Amino acid sequence: MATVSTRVLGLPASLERTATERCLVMGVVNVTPDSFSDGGRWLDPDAAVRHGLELVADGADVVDVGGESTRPGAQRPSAEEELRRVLPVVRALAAEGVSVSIDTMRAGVAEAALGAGAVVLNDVSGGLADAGMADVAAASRAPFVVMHWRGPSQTMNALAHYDDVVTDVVTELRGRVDALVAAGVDVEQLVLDPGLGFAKDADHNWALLGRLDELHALGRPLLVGASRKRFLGSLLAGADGSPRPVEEREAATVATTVLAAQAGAWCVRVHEVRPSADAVRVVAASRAAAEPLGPGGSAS
Ligand code: PMM
Repeated sequence: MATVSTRVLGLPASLERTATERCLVMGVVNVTPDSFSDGGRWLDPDAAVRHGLELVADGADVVDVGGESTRPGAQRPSAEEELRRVLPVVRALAAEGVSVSIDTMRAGVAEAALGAGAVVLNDVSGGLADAGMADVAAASRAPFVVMHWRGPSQTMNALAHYDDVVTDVVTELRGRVDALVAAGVDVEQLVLDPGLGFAKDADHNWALLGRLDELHALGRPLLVGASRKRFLGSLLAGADGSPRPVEEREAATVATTVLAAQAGAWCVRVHEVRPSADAVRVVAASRAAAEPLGPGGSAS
């Protein structure tokens, strides 16, 4: 496996330390009426903040707050509505000392969320949906999660065509890295994400998950978001062919956390934090024990 630096510019020091020891866990709070896994549950800001704090108590290192559903076919909220959803939640969680990530494709929302205390930018479009995102990222010097994306939710399923999905995703992500660096973003701010489920069918997702080490050729830490996604529901479909319901995909999600952490992922993004927080610790202990012992009997 390629050794990849875990250094991410702008990351709070405690997380930087943790990232040298194990895979980080990002918990999800979708402040939306329509996300596929938790839509409507945390639309009320107080409920969203309570849930974010629960995720931290469960072991989340970062809490990702989003105000726009990216499920296939979802309609976009206005920028004003997105701000109205996320800002109070970001502000309240940051005030509690939580490391907050803002999940948005809009530069204006990203900038406002950073102003409200967010410390990580997470853009599922990797800066493609809003040309202003690169400037906001560059000015902030904050960690910037750049996901592989080919187009908006309304059309992404029609864009799921690849020669070799892993090679193509690596090439396209490299293009994003080059463009963002040319726009003034420091390469050390970047965390890269294969974008499971975004313009990918189940086979594409399995290939990306199974060949994650090839994405390490990009030389940047990787974030993997497999939690509760449709390809897990399809894998576990019942005898009648109906997908396993979203709330019954947890064990499969933890299995993806183990695969990602074992492959050296920097962070996993999950809805149910506790099982994945346990899993990344198991993987870290096992990986540390598997390191060759030095001459004095200690791990080198
Ligand atoms: N997936 C979703 C939303 N945001 N961000 C990153 N970086 N990676 C992902 O895979 C990702 C994401 C969709 O899941 P959700 O609707 O449950 O949040």
